[in-house]
Amino acid sequence: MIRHIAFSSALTALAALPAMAAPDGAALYGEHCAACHAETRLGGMGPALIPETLGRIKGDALQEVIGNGRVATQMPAFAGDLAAEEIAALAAYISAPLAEVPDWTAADIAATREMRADYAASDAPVFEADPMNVTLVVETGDHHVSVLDGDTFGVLDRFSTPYAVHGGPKFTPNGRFVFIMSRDGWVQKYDLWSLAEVGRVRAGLNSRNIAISHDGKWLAVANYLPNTLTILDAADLSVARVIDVVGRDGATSRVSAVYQALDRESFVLALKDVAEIWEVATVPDAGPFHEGFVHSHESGMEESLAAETGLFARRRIPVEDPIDDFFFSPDYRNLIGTNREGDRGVVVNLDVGRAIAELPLPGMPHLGSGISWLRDGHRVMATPHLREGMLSVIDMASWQVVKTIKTDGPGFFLRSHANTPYVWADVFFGPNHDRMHVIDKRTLEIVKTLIPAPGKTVAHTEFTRDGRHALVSVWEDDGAVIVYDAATLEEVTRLPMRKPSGKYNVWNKITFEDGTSH
Ligand code: DHE
Repeated sequence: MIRHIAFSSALTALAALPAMAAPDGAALYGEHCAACHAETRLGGMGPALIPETLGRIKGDALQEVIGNGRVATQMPAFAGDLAAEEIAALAAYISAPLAEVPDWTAADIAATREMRADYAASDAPVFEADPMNVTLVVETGDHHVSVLDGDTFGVLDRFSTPYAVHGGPKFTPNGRFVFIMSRDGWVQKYDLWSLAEVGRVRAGLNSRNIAISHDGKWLAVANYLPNTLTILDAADLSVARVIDVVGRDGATSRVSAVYQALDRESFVLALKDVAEIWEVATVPDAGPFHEGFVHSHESGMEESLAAETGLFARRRIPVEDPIDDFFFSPDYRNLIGTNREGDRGVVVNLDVGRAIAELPLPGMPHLGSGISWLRDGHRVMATPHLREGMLSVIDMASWQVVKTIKTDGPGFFLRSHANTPYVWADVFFGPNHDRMHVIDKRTLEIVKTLIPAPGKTVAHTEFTRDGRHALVSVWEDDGAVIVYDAATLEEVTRLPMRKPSGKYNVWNKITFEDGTSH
């Protein structure tokens, strides 16, 4: 009886306790994260913590980073201070989209601009190596770039970059300066002669990639957040224009990517959310740009270039569905894009301003990594597919698929060079991610599959200026760049690197060497 009374009073006492409140992710964020990542979650000393930036770090992986920190960064481990439910609440809070898309005006951008007071421009390269054969290696493991001498493979400099660089760095036409962009929208300018940073600016809150104008004067930054294209003066990183990206129906759109269209003297924009392609003039009077208007007007397109003229004039090309990944013909008259479902390719002629052909391209082609070359007098292009183990080779005159090359898994990057008979194609996804196929450009057959680091991801190839050497990444934190003899396919040397992602040879990039992607 006594026992029964004691038990029931304990129950009464329990019921009187307030229900255990679920941890408040927002409050925890304010207490533990805001000092480094900003109250707004848009980044400060640490990167932005918003879904757009976190990308594929989700759920358990995110809780792992919060609990255990990140090696070689200032991100501490919170597992000692926070309970598992609190870490889960924090992960959920930073994974949720921002309630409102913040403004990021020209004034906001200008306020972030930091030009280095210690930068002194030298009159000539401060090193002996061939400045045209320098290759940059973006090391995402610890957010650095190594500057390699393309002849000796010695490291001329290693400098820190903003957090999470994505996409190819862009060089001025003379190869002297390079611009590097991070997913948080920081753009860094570096002087390859002086081996010194010139300055940096935050051009967007979440950005995709950058493009430099044909004359090296303007740098365009494609933004997801906010829905804008930022154009910077490449000389001093000041803001030249911020263009709101709004479709004809009034809907705003993220910019998936911006590309330099060399011969057109324009930028071409892939838009994520509206069914339009945009072209933005980078000279006050871009010739082909105006011809394009006349044709598209004649063909009944309601939108006209005449609506805007002068520097940064914008032209809209309506398409059936949004297409957000492009490959250009070398003369920049045609682009190939894919629809969002990634099962159909469409060829858009930029002169006439409309689609001229369709082609079956299932398996999410990654056209941005496409390359083209001359095969028996015909120009063909090849693209990997992100969802299927194959490469599509397409004739660029007839727009027919010439061959589908079966690979050991879906790949990300393709590369070749005018002086090599081979295309190098990685197998980025799946169990065979440690393989690199070498494919004959004429027979379209795989001639060799390299497995230089069994079990480790091997990806992305770049060539030296003369095409004699191929540089391949072992995409791991304790990774390497492996230098191959591009003719014998034998390994020449292995340079230790921290998760090296892309590699970019100055000459190949500024000359748009056959075999290089954008
Ligand atoms: Fe990239 C280039 C888009 C994920 C590494 N990537 C590009 C370009 C685009 C693009 C549009 C060409 C722009 C340029 O160079 O100017 N990338 C996308 C995506 O939409 C996708 C699939 C999803 C996303 O998260 O944005 C994506 N990309 C990745 C990665 O996960 C990679 C492998 C690792 C990373 O760094 O995030 C990656 N992308 C790269 C690299 C290039 C690139 C290294 C430059 C390749 C080159 O040789 O020029």
